[in-house]
Amino acid sequence: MIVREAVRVLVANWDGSYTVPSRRLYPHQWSWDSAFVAIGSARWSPRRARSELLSLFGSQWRDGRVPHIAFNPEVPDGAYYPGPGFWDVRAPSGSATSGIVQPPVHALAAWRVHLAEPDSRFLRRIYPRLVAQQHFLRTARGSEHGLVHIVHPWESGMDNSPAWDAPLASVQPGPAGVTRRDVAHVSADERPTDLDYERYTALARAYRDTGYRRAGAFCVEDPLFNAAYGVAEVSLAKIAKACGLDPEPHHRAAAAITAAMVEHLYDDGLFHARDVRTGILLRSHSAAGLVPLLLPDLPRDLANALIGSALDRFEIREGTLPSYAPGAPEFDPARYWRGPSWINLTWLVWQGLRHRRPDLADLLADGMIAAVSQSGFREYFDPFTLRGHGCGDFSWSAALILDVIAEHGLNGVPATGGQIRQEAGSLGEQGEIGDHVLA
Ligand code: 9WN
Repeated sequence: MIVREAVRVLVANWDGSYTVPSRRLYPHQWSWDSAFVAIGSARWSPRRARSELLSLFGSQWRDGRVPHIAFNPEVPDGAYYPGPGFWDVRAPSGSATSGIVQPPVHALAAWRVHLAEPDSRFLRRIYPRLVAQQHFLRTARGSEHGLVHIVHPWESGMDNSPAWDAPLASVQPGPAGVTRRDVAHVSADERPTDLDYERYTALARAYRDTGYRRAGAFCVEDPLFNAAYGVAEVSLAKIAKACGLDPEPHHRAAAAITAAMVEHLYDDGLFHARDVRTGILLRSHSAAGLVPLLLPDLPRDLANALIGSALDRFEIREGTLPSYAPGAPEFDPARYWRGPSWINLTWLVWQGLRHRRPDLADLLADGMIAAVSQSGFREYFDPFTLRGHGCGDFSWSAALILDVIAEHGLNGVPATGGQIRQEAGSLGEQGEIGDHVLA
C-alpha cells in the first residue's frame, strides 16, 4: 500500500523528464530534490531515475554550477517566488534557472542509480558533469582550508535553520512586502517568517547583482553541504573506477575534505557551520551536524561522539530525527527546518548509521515508515506526534521511502535490495526490483 502510494505521488509529480517536489508549492525542478527522487526512483524505474539526473544536469552552467532551480517555462512566473524574472539568468541550454546551488548529493545518487541498474553509458555521460560540479565548488566556493562555503541559506537546503539566525541577523532586509506564494499553499506558522523572506530576497538580489560571482553578507561553511561535497568524491571514485578511469584523485580529495571538516568544523560532539567572514564557529543544535556520519573515513572516536549526540541531544531512540535538538530554546516542532523531522535528512543520517550502528539505523527506518504511514507523504513531520506539516504528496518523502523499504523491508517482509544488493554484488538480478515494487 505504501509502495503503491509512493509510486502514485511520483507519477503525479512527474513532468516528462523530471519530478517536481510538489505540484503546487514547488512547481519546477529543484536540484537536491531531484537527487533524492533519483535515489528512490531507482527502485522502481531506473530509467526515470537516470532521466531525473540528466535533465537536471542539462541546466548546468558553463562554470559547472548546478542551479538550485531549473524553471519550467510553461509555469507562470508568479507561481513561485522568486521566479525566473527575479533570477534573470539562463543556462547554456536556454533554460531559465536560479543562480545559487544546493548540497551536492548528486554523485551519491548517480552511483546508487547505476547500482540499481548498471548502465555504463549513463555513468560516462554524468561523470564529467559531476566532476564539473565539484570543480565549481572547489574554485568558486573554496576556502583556504579545503572546505566550501555557501552564500545563501537556500543553498544549505535547510533554509530557516536556527543555525542561520546569527549570520542572517547582520543581513539588511530588502523592502517589505515581498509577494510570497508559499503561504497561499501552507499555513504561515509552518514556514519562514516575512522578515526571513525579506532577508533571503536581499541576499539573492545582491548576489545576482554581482553576476552570481561574489558572496555578500552571508558566507558560511555548512557541515551538511561539506559532508555532501566529501561524499561526492567518494562516489566519484567509484564511478571513475567503473568507467575505467583513475579513482585516486577522488580518494585523495575525499580524505582531504574529511580531515578539513574534522579540523575546522567539529566541536563537542557535533559538526557546526563556520562563518567565513568572522572565522567564528556558529555553534548550534542543527541535525546538519550529524550528516558527516556519511563520510566513510570519519575517525571512529568522532563518529562515536556524533552517535552519542544523536542519542542524547536528538533523542533518536524515539525513531525520528528532529532537524534541531528538542532541548534547545529555538526548537519548534512544526516550523520548517527549526525542529520537524524531514525524510531526506533522516535518510542521510540513516545511511551514516547503517554500518556503524545498525540497531539505531533500523529504528530510524521504522520511524520514517511510521511517519508516512500515519500522515502520508508530507513535507515534514512533528518528531514526537508524527503529525504531518507543510505540503502533501511531497516527492522526496515518497521516493526515499521506496529506498528505505527496499533496504530495510516492511512489516516483516524482508528487504529486496539490501545495500543496493551489496554494492552491485548481484547486479544481474536488479531487474526484479521494479517489477516487484509495482506488483
Ligand atoms: C527554496 C524544494 C525546496 C527544498 C529545500 C526546502 C524548500 C525552497 C523554498 O523547498 O526550499 O529553495 O521555497 O522554501 O527548504 O530544501 O529543496 O523542495
